[in-house]
Amino acid sequence: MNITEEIQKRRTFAIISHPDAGKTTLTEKLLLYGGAVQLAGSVTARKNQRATTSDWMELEKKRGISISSTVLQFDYNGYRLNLLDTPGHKDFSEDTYRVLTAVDSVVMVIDSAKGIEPQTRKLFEVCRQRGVPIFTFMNKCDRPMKDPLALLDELEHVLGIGAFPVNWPIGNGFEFQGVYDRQTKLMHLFERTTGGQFRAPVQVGGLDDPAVRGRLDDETFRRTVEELEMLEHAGHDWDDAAVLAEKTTPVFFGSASNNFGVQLLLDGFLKHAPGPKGRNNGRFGIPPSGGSANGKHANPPEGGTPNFITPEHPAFTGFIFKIQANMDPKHRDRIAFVRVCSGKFERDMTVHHSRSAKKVRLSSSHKLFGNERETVDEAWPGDVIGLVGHDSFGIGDTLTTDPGITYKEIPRFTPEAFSYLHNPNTAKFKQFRQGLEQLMQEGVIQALYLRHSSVKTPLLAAVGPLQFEVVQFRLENEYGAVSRLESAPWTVVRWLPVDMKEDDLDALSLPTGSRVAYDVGKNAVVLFPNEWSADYFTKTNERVPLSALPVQTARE
Ligand SMILES: Nc1nc2c(ncn2[C@@H]2O[C@H](COP(=O)(O)OP(=O)(O)OP(=O)(O)O)[C@@H](O)[C@H]2O)c(=O)[nH]1
Ligand SMILES: [Mg+2]
Repeated sequence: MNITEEIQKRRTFAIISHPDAGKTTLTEKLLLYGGAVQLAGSVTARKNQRATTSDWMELEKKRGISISSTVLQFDYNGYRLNLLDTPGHKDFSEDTYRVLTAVDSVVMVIDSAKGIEPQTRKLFEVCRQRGVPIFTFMNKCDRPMKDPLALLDELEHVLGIGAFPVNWPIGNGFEFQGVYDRQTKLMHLFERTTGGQFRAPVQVGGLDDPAVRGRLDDETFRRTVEELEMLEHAGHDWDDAAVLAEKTTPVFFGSASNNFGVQLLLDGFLKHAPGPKGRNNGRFGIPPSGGSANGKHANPPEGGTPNFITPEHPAFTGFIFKIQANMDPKHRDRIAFVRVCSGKFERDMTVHHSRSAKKVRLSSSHKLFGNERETVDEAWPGDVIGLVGHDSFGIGDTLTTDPGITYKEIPRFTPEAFSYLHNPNTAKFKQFRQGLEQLMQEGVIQALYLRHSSVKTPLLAAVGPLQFEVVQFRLENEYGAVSRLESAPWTVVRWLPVDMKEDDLDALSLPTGSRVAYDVGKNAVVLFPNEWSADYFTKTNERVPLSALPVQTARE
């Protein structure tokens, strides 16, 4: 196969939503229907039951929530899928947002009883900004759900996106029996299986097929027919271009835990989802891909390397969007997750590493399936691969055979939670330090160092407090280091200008309770107890502009 055929085969997508809508359950069922697992696991697995493939972390199983995104690569129906399950909780949204830089489309899961929840709305906005097409799965139709027409209305009015129902629920709650496929005009009526471990038996037939019709009571049938007629008159038409331009979202109804509508989602999604797309070359200060910037800089500024890198571009390029250590207790190593953007990846190839500006040989490359891995010899645009054994790799780094290409895709977040982390057991100092450093490299948390302080206790900064719990759990579980949290009195951090000298820092007029500190890149920050005091600082130090994120400099 040539590069174009390889690219056309790939579908790289994330499952996103507010917590608990059923992303991990749906992911597991896509694996079941995609033939990647024979028996579906459950997020609520008890002893002797199989857990889901994507919630493989100890803490995820314990809590029944997703904490870290997971990559699952598998083949189905002539496609190579790179599926990424993401955590919904806002404290982990940094991880989820990074994943959104690595995918070409998303499946947005909605709990049909709840409609559009706040975190879904935020993630939707990010997809919009990045130009990522959105497919919608209305989940949990087996529970008393909102009126399906009202759900479509919410998509249009709350999110401002046109909704095209690809299929339609038949019955609701306990009476939910299946879906009507508006493309083929066929009803798919399912049977529930215990625990939803296996594919649900399905009976398929037209509205006038007596065998299928006979399974529905008159009221459900009448209502379904009436709603379908309304859709025909009022709804949008299917329009691939509108989906790709994020003007319309195709909507599928179903129940992930019961396996209703999963096959139709998988097949419908694959038929219409876009393949790998190109990315802006950030080397010349061009903003990240997506939105209006996407593809607008197609001409090389000074000959040679173009500003927009298409997947067919001959040079191999990719960027690291995630790092995770200790995925496999047998190996105890760290994996850098790379999204291949252009060209062909070959194991043992030598590439340019943007951060160190050095040449590195990529000899340990893997395809990933949850916490399982397998050596991979080649990969193509759209693929996510795991690279092992490069301590110098960091999130956001570009790997390329053409040093003229650098991607700047990874968003940064301003921490809002601060806490000291004590090591009560001095004998475990080494493990504590080593574990903390690793977790910082993964981007789970950041460390700050107070200016003029003799205290050696690390001050941690995170987007949300659940990240501290993850740090504590993983330090103990993976490094054998017990730790103790102590809350710190700040809630706001702002970066100072990069050119500030020590004398300038001394001259600052700091509001009560504020402190100057440094981030790992030695950039100076101010910690404030609240927004009010940050505003006060701005008024009293007019010549010192603050920034919510570090300004990228050579010091980083
Ligand atoms: N009734 C019903 N429950 C479901 C369905 N799908 C998922 N659930 C349940 O909803 C709960 C949350 O499911 P998860 O798959 O963990 O949700 P998630 O979106 O991955 O959650 P986070 O990753 O923590 O954001 C679990 O108890 C599931 O069993 C469904 O179709 N019907
Ligand atoms: Mg989950």
